[in-house]
Amino acid sequence: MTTSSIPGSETLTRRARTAAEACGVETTLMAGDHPVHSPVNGLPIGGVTFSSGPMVDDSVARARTAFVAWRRVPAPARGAVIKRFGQLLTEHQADLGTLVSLEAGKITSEALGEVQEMIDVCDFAVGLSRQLYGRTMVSERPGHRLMETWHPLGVVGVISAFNFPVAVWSWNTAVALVCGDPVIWKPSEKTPFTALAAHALLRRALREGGHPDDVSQVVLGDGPVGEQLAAHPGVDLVSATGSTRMGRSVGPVVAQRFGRSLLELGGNNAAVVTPSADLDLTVRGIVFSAAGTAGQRCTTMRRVIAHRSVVDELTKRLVDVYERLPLGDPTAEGTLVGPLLDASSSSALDRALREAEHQGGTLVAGGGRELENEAPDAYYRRPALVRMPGQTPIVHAETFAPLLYVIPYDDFTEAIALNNAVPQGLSSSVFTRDQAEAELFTSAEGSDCGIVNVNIGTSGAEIGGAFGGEKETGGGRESGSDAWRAYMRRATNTVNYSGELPLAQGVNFDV
Ligand code: UN1
Repeated sequence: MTTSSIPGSETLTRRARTAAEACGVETTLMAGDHPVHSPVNGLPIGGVTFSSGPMVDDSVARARTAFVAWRRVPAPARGAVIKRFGQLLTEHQADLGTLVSLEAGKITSEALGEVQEMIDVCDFAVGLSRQLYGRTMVSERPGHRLMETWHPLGVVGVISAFNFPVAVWSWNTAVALVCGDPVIWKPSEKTPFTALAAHALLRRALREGGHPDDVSQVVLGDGPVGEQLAAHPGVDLVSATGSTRMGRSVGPVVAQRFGRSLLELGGNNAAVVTPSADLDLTVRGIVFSAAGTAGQRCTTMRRVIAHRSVVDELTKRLVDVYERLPLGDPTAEGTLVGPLLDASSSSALDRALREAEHQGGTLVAGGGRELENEAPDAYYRRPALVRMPGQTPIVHAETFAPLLYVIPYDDFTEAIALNNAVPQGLSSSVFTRDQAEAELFTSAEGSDCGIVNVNIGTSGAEIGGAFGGEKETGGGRESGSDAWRAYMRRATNTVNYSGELPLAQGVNFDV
């Protein structure tokens, strides 16, 4: 099933302008010389001006000045700004959602869901603003108190990707601001209007609270701007989301200057489907994670490792759903699969499909391009399902497109080993009604990923948990739980109220 009409450029440009203006973006900012394309029809909807090197340096200098003021604001008062930001996001959920759809190509429900994720993390951060707890430890010396305090860290640089153009920034920013850190954001060059709109709302919340504008800044550009932030000694923490390739260039540059980095890189997420799995639920869980967002989440399911006794039946059911997935204009009601970002995403899918066939795979559903006549510059691809004889080299690579490999297994230990055999370690799931299997999969001997789910797909995590993964995924954790600690520095304090000077470890040093 395919929706046939794709909106024209004028319509999309007008929608983008109206939505951005409603959030407080000045239209002059949308008429720069670097064109911004909508994946919906592949044509420009405006343009932006990239920040120059000196502009980025100036942003860092202003953020450092803002830090001196912001770190003195009590955390609950910083939380009040985020509370207001959350209200503004709620008011403008539809506007921001429209921009997410137009720039990232997400279907309306997922675009609104992304903004909901922002609102949720604001709620979380407001609560956190009264819970930046440190521990008190017992001292080994009489009349001494040992404790730790958490202080604001400094300037945080956020580099985000096109596929979650605003939510990932908000996980970082809501938490960083509450922790007392100003943020400089380099959004993806593919989604700058969504970024400017979200940023305008946060600026409004800061201004209403009487706080300096420079607590939140945006710099626009591509690779070199990100590299400048990574190399800048004035940026204390660089939180970067994107490909493993990007992480390999950013990580060492930050480490070289002893900066902190928080990396959220590639995923190659699998579901293990066992003989006892509820297949109806499993199929729904797989399809959302594999074909949702047109396969362009870092948590997208890219591998199904199914027991040999269920693999044929499962594949048959998946083929049936894949063939009738409503594909088309992401802003039209009923669409479930929108476009790929651009031509290069589409060729990456072609390359992977060719490789998979060379390595013994069989394409069993989808893979074709649709709506080419209606929108020759857009890339609508029917999600592809490929049966593989095993986990060949192409299955070890992340292809950022809707391509799901199905691989058989014979025993559960082998399934866990296959799950863990890839270089990435973001998300994983097991579909089973056998409690021992579920426990084993979530145990130390189970999945080696940062996210390990039972009877639910690999994508769509809630903000309350810490988000991130191991190995080539980069090791960082963002959003909920105690991820806030990455945005603060810990000081250990020993306070002596004894009037004596006993030394630790019983050392004598009488003078
Ligand atoms: C990403 O794709 O970079 O768990 C983030 C999920 C979303 C976040 C994905 N909450 O799929």
